[in-house]
Amino acid sequence: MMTHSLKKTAISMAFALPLLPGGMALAAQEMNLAFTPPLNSHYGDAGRAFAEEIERLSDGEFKITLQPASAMGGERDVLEGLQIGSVELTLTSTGPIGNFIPSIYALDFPFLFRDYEHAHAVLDGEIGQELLAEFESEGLIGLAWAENGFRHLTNSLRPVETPDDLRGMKIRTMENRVHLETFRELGAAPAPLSWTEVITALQQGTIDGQENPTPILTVNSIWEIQDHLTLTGHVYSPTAVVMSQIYWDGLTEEQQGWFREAAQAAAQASRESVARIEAEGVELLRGNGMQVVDEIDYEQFRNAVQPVYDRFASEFNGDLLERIRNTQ
Ligand code: EAX
Repeated sequence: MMTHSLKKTAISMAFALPLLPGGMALAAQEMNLAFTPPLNSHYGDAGRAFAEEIERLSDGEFKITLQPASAMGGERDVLEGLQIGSVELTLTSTGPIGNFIPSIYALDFPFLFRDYEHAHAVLDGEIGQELLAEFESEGLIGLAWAENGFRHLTNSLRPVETPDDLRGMKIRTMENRVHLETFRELGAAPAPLSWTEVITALQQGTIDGQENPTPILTVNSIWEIQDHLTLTGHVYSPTAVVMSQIYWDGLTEEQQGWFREAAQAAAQASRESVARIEAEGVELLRGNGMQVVDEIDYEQFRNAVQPVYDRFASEFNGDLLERIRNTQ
């Protein structure tokens, strides 16, 4: 097994030699970019934009292979893969990231972000950059904040209009302590599961419902296994563009600049894709037979989750929550 430092040296040597003796071009450096949604999704759009931009900027020196639909495992597995160098790049929700970098949990608090403008102002601003910089402490390089969207609730039992309607409902959440506590406080029976297990669990009825942004619901034809949709918008879900530090350290400064630029292109593409899909998404879900609760009693839901703030704010950087709220 190649040691970490030997791997780093081998990689930096590989990058530094664009041409072989006699001038023959060195083969492009291939890298995998892994993500859980399918290729025809907002993540696929982000991945394509990343691949095209890095190939353009590097004049073909780097070639990105997209690994969609959990081809390389669930989000937490892939992040661990980045840490050991078995995967180079990923697009991941913040679902499992808080387990690696606790301050990222600040982004997972319910009803914290007012709308997309607010979320973009926070993530494109000082706070977003501070949080990306924290990835390095875990052998990961946070390159940019792309987008998954505001998360909504689906289930196969009954319309959910109030927290009471959630009582005892088995709801899948991401592997995320703040999300788990949020649904516990809402009265549901939350179950943390990797996305790789969700569709089967819904089909087998081991869980009654799940929550995800509209683009994830439509690309997975969720109406085939879920009858009810409630537009809760209970959490804003960013998508982080992350690179393995092992590969990052093997790049020259110029090459690192290319990866940062390509990540920005991915972020922009994902936001445009989410906006496009959301324009017709709810009507598509309704048109395929889902019963939709368009509006919830916001105050009732917000008050029901207040204990999550009371319990976790001090543990997960409460000041950050205040700074996020105060961001215009
Ligand atoms: O990142 O696990 C989830 O529900 C995520 O939204 C999905 O994997 C996309």
